[in-house]
Amino acid sequence: MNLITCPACRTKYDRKLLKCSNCGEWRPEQADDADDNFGDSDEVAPHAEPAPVLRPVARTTKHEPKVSVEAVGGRLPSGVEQFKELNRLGYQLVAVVGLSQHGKTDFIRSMITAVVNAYGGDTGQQLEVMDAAGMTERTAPGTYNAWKIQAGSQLVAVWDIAGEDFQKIGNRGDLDGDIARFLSHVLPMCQGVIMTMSLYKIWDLWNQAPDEQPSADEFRTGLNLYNQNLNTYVRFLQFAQLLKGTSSEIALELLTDPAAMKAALAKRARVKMPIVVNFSQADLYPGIRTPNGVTPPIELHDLMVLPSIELSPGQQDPRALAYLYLDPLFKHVREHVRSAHYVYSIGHAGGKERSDRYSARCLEPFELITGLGWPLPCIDSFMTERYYHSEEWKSRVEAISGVAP
Ligand SMILES: Nc1nc2c(ncn2[C@@H]2O[C@H](COP(=O)(O)OP(=O)(O)OP(=O)(O)O)[C@@H](O)[C@H]2O)c(=O)[nH]1
Ligand SMILES: [Mg+2]
Repeated sequence: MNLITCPACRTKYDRKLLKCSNCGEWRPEQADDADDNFGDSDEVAPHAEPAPVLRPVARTTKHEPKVSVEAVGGRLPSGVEQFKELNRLGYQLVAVVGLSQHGKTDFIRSMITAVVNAYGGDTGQQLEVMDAAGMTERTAPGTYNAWKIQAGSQLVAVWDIAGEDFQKIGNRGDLDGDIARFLSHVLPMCQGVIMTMSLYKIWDLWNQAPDEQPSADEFRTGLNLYNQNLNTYVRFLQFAQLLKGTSSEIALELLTDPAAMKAALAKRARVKMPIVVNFSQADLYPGIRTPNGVTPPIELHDLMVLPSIELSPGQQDPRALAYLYLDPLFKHVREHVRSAHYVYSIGHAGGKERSDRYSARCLEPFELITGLGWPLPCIDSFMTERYYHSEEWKSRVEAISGVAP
């Protein structure tokens, strides 16, 4: 075993650990050798401690980038060539996807503003995606928004497609034409994905005003739509996984055949790029109820159904919330994604006036995926299956459901 000495307590510990096994001091930066491929392997490091929650590490003083931003965008076919070229030039590509009106474009605008605020620089007029009334324009189907970001020597390009195009991945056989070609070519080049989902929107069926309660028929239709919406995110991840090692034609074909897809996925490595599950528009969550009648995860087998609860983002761990109430998305991510992070974010809230807007937690997904400002590999990558059996995890789940797994 390759050991290093902890600068704080002088204990010797495996250099592959992020923190000293004795006192928890972060491993010093210079302990990172060039030949250390830790983090590149599909295997989880055998000695890695499960990371309980993401704890921001002090940013390195090495990175003090000045940020500049340039808006680019256009129709999907031109995006294929553009992103191939940006990839060739060394840009890290970051995808922001999700259902229509779930706040993707606003999230990106707040994310880039947060990057500029944290690292200095100027966005100029590059973030304007608003109509004359000051409202965020819907991203038109068949088009994409993108921003080239230079942060010091680091080059990042963030792209954003219309929710209506993303939705096509949910309907078997609907993913064709420009959006299929775009995703087939651009996804495999991506550094990471921010999957944006507004719980306020996706759970609207359970949050109707008392005088607008759905009839039994309406509820059934709504439930089908909900399951389909949730499944769209799963299918997006399945598609991303299939694209690695298969031609896009075969990946598209597999997408229309559930049995063949399942067999193909079983042979594939997990999705390697980090996936951020971004619960957007979180200012609207307090008081929103989760679905009722939800079957509990297998570890909670004593329960027949989970109680419906009110959301309170400040007190509920987003990963534990997904575990309880967003199966099968959670299960799919756990089984098929190597490194996933769950976060609540606010793109903006309030009126049309800029002064009424505020945003929150938009920087973290960017830093996690690009590694900007982080002295060590993203610690969430080291979340192992063992974490789900830890006391920390149990207490997080218990805080939401009242039942320990
Ligand atoms: N309250 C609140 N509203 C938000 C937030 N983010 C976005 N919105 C509003 O939600 C609506 C949809 O936001 P967009 O960013 O355009 O959503 P989108 O996912 O890009 O939508 P498409 O382009 O149609 O796919 C807009 O009216 C936004 O102003 C948020 O964090 N909080
Ligand atoms: Mg948009």
